[in-house]
Amino acid sequence: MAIKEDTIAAISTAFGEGGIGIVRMSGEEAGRIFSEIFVPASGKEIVSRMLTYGSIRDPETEEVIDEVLSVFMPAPHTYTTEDVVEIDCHGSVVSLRRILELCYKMGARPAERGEFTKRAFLGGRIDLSQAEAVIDVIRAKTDLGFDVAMKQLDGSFSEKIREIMNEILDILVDIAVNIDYPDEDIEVLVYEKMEKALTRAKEKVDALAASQDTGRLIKEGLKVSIIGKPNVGKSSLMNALLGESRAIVTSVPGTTRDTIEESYDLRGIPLRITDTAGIRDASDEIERIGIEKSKDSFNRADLVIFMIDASRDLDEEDEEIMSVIAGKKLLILLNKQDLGTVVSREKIENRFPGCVICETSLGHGADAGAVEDAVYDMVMQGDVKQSESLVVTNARHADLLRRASSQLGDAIAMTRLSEPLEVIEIDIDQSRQYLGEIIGEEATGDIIDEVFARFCLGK
Ligand SMILES: Nc1nc2c(ncn2[C@@H]2O[C@H](COP(=O)(O)OP(=O)(O)OP(=O)(O)O)[C@@H](O)[C@H]2O)c(=O)[nH]1
Ligand SMILES: [Mg+2]
Repeated sequence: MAIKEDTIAAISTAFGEGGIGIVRMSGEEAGRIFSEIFVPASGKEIVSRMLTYGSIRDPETEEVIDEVLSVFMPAPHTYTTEDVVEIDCHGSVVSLRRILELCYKMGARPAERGEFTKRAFLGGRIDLSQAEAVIDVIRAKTDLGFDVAMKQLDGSFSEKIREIMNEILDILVDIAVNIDYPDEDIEVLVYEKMEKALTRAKEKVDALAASQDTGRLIKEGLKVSIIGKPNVGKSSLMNALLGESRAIVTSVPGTTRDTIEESYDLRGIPLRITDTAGIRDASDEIERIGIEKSKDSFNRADLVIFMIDASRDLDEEDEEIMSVIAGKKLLILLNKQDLGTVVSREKIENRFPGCVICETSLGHGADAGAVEDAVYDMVMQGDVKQSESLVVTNARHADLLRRASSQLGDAIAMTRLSEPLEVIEIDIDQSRQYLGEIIGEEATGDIIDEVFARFCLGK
């Protein structure tokens, strides 16, 4: 795959007002264009990799566009591996646009989405999974999401994939030797050794694939649905978690008519919390539609917070909800403790053995610390925390890992039956190719284009 020779330019900072903004160019012509449009302040000169103060001027009209700090970075030790220029101008949309247009006029062309990073990949500086990590780093909304993306960016994840690929390669080499120099005496041994090696490789692939549940959670957030009959304090909980009056709270049952969804960062875990309309047998049409949405949210939730008004006896409405929530990851809140406890913790424990239960008073202005602790512990359950562990956050990677695992599974089954090595070899080789696609070694142009199309402009 050849590196595109044309020089690309884009605004690399976010749109809108800012203290500074950056226009970036990459390619063979970047240096030439830069020397034509950048005028160092008197007494200054352009030194590679050093910021220089000066101005950007249109050489044709001699119009000065902006006062800037700029840097020229020669290939190959740059972000893209090509010559790169960065111009730090005032963060005005006008300045940025004019400088960019001047770069175009002087011979650069607009960069495509993710094209700077794509060039870093095509230039061999980073592999495909590292390039994909760049978007995750940029988009990370929580500390945890950021840390996991950084692990992928620094190559730890790719290293793990390469390690497994090498193990598989060793098996393929053994097979090739045995096909070329068959030795009937050792054939039994070959199959035994192969089965062990394949099983080891498959276990590693499976462990990575299994981490996708955690990965999805870190990246997309955990869907939490707050459910219960009307007036138990669902909206009060929502507000306490968010620390603001997001949902209307009144003493009138049926206050929340529509589901309300908000994102919320719980100590690094992104949550998508939904406050729902209290579930009851409603006659009002609007409320009925709201209740349907409540049920829908409940069905899609990763974690359900079921609230009970503990100051009053359980009634039919509670019972009805309780009859459908088993099987969900469940946190039960016995709310309104301040009004006295009629529904005891024991009673609920007996109904839902092993379930996490919290006693809360979420009346006006209360804090939801205990609920946060409980949710955090339930989500973490020990396994996400270890920052050593590599987590798969990318659906493309997870899919390829599953395919590789299935090929290895087939190969193991055939090995047990002592099928001809030539046949088993095909599956093993295919599994290696799937792993290679993750880091871009076996990826086709289409896959690569698709990966970079998800980027933002200027990256
Ligand atoms: N005393 C006391 N009052 C509470 C507590 N939690 C909520 N409330 C009150 O209970 C009433 C109902 O609270 P909401 O949060 O609106 O209840 P909800 O479950 O969202 O109700 P719907 O939207 O109607 O389904 C309000 O008057 C709250 O102030 C609590 O722990 N103790
Ligand atoms: Mg409500």
